[in-house]
Amino acid sequence: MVNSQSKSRRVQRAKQRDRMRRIRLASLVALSVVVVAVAVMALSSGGDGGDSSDKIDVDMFEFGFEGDLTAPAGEVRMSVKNSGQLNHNIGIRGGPISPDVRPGGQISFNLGDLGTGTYELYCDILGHADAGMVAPLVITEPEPSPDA
Ligand SMILES: [Cu+2]
Repeated sequence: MVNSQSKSRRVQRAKQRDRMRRIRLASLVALSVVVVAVAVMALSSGGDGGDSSDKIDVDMFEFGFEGDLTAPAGEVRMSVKNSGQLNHNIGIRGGPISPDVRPGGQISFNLGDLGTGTYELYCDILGHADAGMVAPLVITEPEPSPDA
């Protein structure tokens, strides 16, 4: 009787040890799943770097705009530099207009979501558009998505 009791206790202890081993293994597996998931997320967000190439670099001066004024349809962001001697800004006729940029200054400006077509960029400061601060912005077909 005593013998069988201690035996069953030993069996129980062995079972418990086995259970602990299984839990430790399971948490190790769970941990490596998390590590892999984080690595995949880091990689895929790194692939997002293509966004920064959507940025159009524009140079403003008296009186005009210079830059490769073309972008694929979608969100169009600009890096706008003022190389002139006066304040300037940039915007789309009937659309958003940037804040004034001081001589030597630089800003990032988001024109928003633009569809395919040709838009007119202009400087909104009195007389500047008439003096030549206008330029066409050409929005081309959207770029095919990477998984297409
Ligand atoms: Cu201007």
